[in-house]
Amino acid sequence: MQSNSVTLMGQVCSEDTRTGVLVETLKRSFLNNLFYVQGKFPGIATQNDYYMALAYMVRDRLLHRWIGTAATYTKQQTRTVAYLSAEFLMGPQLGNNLINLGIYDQVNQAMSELGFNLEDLLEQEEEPGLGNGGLGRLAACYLDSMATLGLASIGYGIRYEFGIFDQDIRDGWQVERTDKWLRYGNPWEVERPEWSVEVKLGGHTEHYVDQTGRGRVNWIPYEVVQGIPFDTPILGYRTNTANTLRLWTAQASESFDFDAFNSGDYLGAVYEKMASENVSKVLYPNDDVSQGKRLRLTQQIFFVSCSLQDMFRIMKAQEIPLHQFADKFAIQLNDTHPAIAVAELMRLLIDEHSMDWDEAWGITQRTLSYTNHTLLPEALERWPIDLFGNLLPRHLEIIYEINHRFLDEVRIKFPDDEDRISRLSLIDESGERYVRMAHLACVGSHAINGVAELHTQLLKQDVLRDFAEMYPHKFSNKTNGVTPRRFIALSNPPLTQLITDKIGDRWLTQLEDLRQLEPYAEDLEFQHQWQSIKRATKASLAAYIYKQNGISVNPDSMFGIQAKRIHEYKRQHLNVLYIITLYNRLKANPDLDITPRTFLFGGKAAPGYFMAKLMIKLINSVGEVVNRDPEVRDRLKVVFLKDYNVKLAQRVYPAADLSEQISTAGKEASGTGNMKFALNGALTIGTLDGANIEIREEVGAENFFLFGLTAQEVYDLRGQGYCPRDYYDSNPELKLALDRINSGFFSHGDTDLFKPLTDSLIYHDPFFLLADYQSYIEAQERVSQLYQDQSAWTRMAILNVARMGKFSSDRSIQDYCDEIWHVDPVKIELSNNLEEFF
Ligand code: GLG
Repeated sequence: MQSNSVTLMGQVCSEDTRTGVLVETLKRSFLNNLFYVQGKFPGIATQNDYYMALAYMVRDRLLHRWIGTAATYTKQQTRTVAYLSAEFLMGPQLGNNLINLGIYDQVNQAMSELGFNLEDLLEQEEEPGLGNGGLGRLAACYLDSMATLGLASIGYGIRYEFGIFDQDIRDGWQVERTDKWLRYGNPWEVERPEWSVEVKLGGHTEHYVDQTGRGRVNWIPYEVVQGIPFDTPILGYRTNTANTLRLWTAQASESFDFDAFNSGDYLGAVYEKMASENVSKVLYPNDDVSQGKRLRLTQQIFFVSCSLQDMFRIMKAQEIPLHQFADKFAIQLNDTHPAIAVAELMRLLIDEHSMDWDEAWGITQRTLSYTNHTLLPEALERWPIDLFGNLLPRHLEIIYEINHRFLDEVRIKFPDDEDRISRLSLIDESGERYVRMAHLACVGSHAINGVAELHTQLLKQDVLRDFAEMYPHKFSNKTNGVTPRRFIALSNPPLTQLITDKIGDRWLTQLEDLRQLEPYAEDLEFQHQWQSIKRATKASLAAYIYKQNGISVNPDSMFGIQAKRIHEYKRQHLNVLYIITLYNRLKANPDLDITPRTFLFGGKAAPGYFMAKLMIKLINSVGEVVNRDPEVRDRLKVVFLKDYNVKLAQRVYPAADLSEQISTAGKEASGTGNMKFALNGALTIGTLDGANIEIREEVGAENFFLFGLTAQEVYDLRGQGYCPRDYYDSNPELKLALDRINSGFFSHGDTDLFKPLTDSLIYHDPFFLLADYQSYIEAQERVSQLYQDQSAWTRMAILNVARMGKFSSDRSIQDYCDEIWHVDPVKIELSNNLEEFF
C-alpha cells in the first residue's frame, strides 16, 4: 500500500477519498448531535447549540482514546503522576482538541460545507477560567505535555463554579463581574458521582488504645462535605493517550445531618447543606498573595483529601497493596496550596489504614514533591494556629508530631543552634502562632524545585535557605516551559505553516528542531514571508481592538505588549513612564522623528489590590489623552485590552513585535508569557529576572534588549538605603514624567488621583522603578532604532524563534520525569473491538 492511500471497507483508496469520507462522517455526526443531544434543528438552533453539537462530535472522537488509555493503565497498573493544583487555567478546549486529534482541516471543511465558519464556532466557547495566571496556566501546559509524552497522569483540582472574574473597564477603572462559565453547560466534562468521597471538617479528636494495645485516634468532625469528581479528557498531540483532569465539586453530604432533619429543623438542615456547597463556589482571585481565609483552607483540604482518597480507591481497584503507594503514585504539589497533603496522607495511612508512623512517613516522603513558584514574602502561606486547629484538629496533631521529629533531626545535624530551630520549625512562634505551609511541604517531600535557574538559586540562598542546608539533596531546578501546540499551532496557524514548510512538522513535539530555521534568518525571501505573517496577525488584532475599544491602531506601528497580571513588581507603571516620556518629547518637539508605536496592556488586578487598580486607571487615563492629542499624529497609541484570558492571549502573542518583561530583578520566579511571546517572533525587552535570563542565554545577548539592575544590585542597593527621590531630582525627563501625572494632566485636573502611586514611587519605590528608569529608556531607544531596519529586526525575530526550543513544556516535563518522578511513557494501543474490554 502506498503511503498516501488507505484501505477503506476492503478497498484501497486515495488520501482524497479518505478525507472526503471523513468530512461526510463529520457532517453527519455533527447533525446527529444537533438533533439528538441538543434537541434542536437549524430553524431554532442558536450559535451555542452549534458549538455544543460540534464539541460533542469531537468528544465522541476522543472517547475511544480516553477509554483505551484508562483500560491500558488499569491493566498494566501503571505508575502515575498525580499533579495536584488549586488552579488549572485550561483555555478553550475545542480548537486544541481538533489540533491534537489532527482533524482541524477536515472539521473546517465539514463546517464550511454546512455553511458555518469554524472560527465563529470556536469563539463561542466559554473558557474555564479556573486559575489566576502563570501558575494555573503552567499546570495546563504540563497536562498537555504529559499526555503528549505518553505519561500516565491525572490532574487533580477544584471545579470552581465561578472562575477568575470577568474584567470590565468603566471610566478607566477595573470592574469585576462574576464568571458564570457553566451557564450553558460544559460539553467536555463527565460527572462521576459513583466515585464521590467524603471530607471531614472541624470537630475534635479522641485518643484511645485499641484491643491490640495500639494507640488510636478518632476524629469526630463537625461537618462532612462530599466531593464529586468531574472528568475532562486531556488529549496528547497526535497520540492515542488521553489522560484525565479530575476536578472536585463540593456537595452536602447525604450521610451526615440526619440529626438535624430528625429533630425537626428541616430548613436549618437544608441551610447547612447549602453552606457545604460554598466550598467549590469561587476561585480566590489573588495572584501571589495569600489571604489566610478559612474558606480557602477548606478548599485546600477538600480537594487534597478527595484526590488522595481517589488514589486509594484506584489502588484498591487495581489490587495494589497500600505499602506500594509510592511506587504507584508520584504526587507533585503545585505550590503550597496542596501542601496539606503531607498531613492528610499521613492521616489516611495511620488513622484509616492502621499503618505505623515510620512506614507512613517513608511513603509520604517518597510520594510527594513540591514546586515553589514565588519568592514574594506575601505569597508564602501561613495559617493562624487557631483557625487551623479549629478546621483540621487531627491534622494539627499530626503536624506537631512531624515537627517534633523533624526538629530532633535538626538538633542532631546542627547542635546548639536554637535560632535555626525556630527558623526551621513548621510553626512560626515569633508572634501570633502560624503553621508554615512551605515548611510542611519541604519536610514532607523528597524533592523541592524552583521554576527557573535564578529563582531556584534565590530559593536556596534566601527563602528556603535553612532547608537547603538541611536537605541539599532535595533541591533542584526545573525551568518552566509552555506547550507549542496551543501557543503556536493553534494560535498562529500561518507561522506554523511557514515553519513547517521549511523544516517539516516534527518541531511541534521536538521543539529543538526550530534550530533548523537559523539558516533562513538571513534569507530575504523568508524574511519577507515572516513579515507579512506578522503584519497580518497585527492587522487582525487591530480589528479586534477597534471593535472592543473603538481605537484605531496602525498595524505598521511597532506593537509592544505587556500582558500579565497587574502587579507593582511587574512594573506596568515603568512602561507608562516611558510612554509619558515619549509623549513629552513629542509635545516639546512635534516634528521629532520617532518610530510609531502602539503600547498594549492586558491583565487583571486582584480586586482588593488598590495600587494595581490604580495602575490600570493610569494606563487608561494616559491613553485617553495621548490617543486623542492631534499633535501626536497617531505616532503613539495606548490601549488597555480588557478581560485578558487564555482566549485573548492566543490573539495577542502572535501580534507582538516587542515583549515587555520588565519586572524588578529577583521578583518574577520565571514568567511564561515571556516564552510565548518569543516563540511567536517577538523580541524581548527585559531585566535579568526569572526565565528572561535563560531566554537571553539561548537566543544570544545580541538578540535581546537588556536593561536594569541585577538581583544582586537590587539587593545591595536596598542594603545601602535606596533613595528614589535622588533619581527624581537628578533626571529631568523622569521628573517631568512624574510631575505630569501629578499635575492632573491625565486626570482632568485632579491632582490627588494618582498621588498614592507617584508618592510611593518618589518616596519608597519598593520595586526600584526610578533606579531602572534611565536604563529602560535607553533600551527602548535601541528598540526603536532597530525597528527602523525591518530586515535586521526580522532576522533577530527569526533567530529568537529558532533558539527557543528549550522552553517547550515537553522539555520541562521530561526533566521532572528523569529527576523527580521516574515514570516512563506507556504505549496505548487502540482496538476497534469493544468486546475486548470485557
Ligand atoms: C508564579 C510566578 C511566575 C511563574 C508561574 C509559574 O509568579 O513567575 O512563571 O508561577 O511557575 N504565581 C505565578 O504565576
